Amino acid sequence: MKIEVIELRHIRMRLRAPFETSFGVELDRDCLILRVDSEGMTGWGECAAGSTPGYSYETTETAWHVLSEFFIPTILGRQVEEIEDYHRRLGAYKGHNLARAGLEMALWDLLAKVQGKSLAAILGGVVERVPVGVSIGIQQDHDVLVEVVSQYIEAGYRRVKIKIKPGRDVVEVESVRKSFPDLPLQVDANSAYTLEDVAVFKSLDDKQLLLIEQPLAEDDLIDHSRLQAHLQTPICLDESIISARHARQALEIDACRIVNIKSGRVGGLLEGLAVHDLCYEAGVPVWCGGMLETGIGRAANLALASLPGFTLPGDISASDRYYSEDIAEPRFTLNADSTIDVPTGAGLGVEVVSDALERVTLRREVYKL
Ligand code: OSB
Ligand code: MG
Repeated sequence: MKIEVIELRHIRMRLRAPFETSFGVELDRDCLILRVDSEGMTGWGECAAGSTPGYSYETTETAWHVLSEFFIPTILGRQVEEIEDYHRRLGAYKGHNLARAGLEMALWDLLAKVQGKSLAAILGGVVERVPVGVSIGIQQDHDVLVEVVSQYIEAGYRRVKIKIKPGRDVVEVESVRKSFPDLPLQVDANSAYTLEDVAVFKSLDDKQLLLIEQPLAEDDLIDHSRLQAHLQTPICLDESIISARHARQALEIDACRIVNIKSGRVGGLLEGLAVHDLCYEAGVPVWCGGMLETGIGRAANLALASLPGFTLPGDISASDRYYSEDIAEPRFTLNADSTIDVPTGAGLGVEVVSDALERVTLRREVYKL
């Protein structure tokens, strides 16, 4: 397939409710949408870099720069027959995983459509629907939090993750636990703590949490290993795992016992598969993380989460948990058993709605030969 045209868009979508984490509050979600055209076919991708370097050092602006100056020129006009070709061509460039993964997703969609197969089928998915939960941001106080949790349980979510940060942790978990003694519950600190906070995690250790996500700094596997030694609850790494190599090293030193896989963070679905395979062989549970994706990225997450190692519910909620209007159809809905159907159509299995995409576009550029 000769890559003929690539379109890059910076979009901004209003979240139905503000999303607060230890690194800040988001009212809108910014990201980049990529379109790749080849031989009459079109592939779509989503780059999860946001408006601030809060979750990752990448932002929509750095991703735009790296894509437009380096990644796009490297593949425009070139032949891409398999995803490995893309990664070989980009081999000289370091980092910028979110940017790298966004363009890769568009190529997966294109290549899968050419084969007339769903992305899930191509990746090796084994289930038709995947268990999902909901990720709840930091709320005004613990009473509001308990109310928000109960609304999501009411809506059908059977696994809840709450965001924590220093000073907003033990009381929050205790309040939710008290109201919902048997709820599958987990917490995500987004790297807001240090090893000096071990007492906080010891207080959380008897709360029957499924896992504690990314308590310490993203570049600190060693202290995660030290913290894990104090805890019964499994540590799960998100930000720290930027490649299969990091996953291997984290497991080797017992820095975590569960891995969150996000294709963006590891530089694409191909590397996400590698992380999955490594964990699967090691008997380490994985689950699919989320980045408040539009219908495009959500479709890719569902395909990835259909692999056999994804034994824990993903942060892949229904479209209406995030946005009143999405840029792709159909919208994803929650089944009664807290699962979402894996798309079965060719490629990502979703259709982009042009006028909806146009309405949320802040900047657009087309690259062609
Ligand atoms: O740390 O998992 C995270 C959203 C944006 C950036 C980082 C994270 C998240 C979430 C939301 O937790 C998951 C989702 O529902 O998409
Ligand atoms: Mg996380």
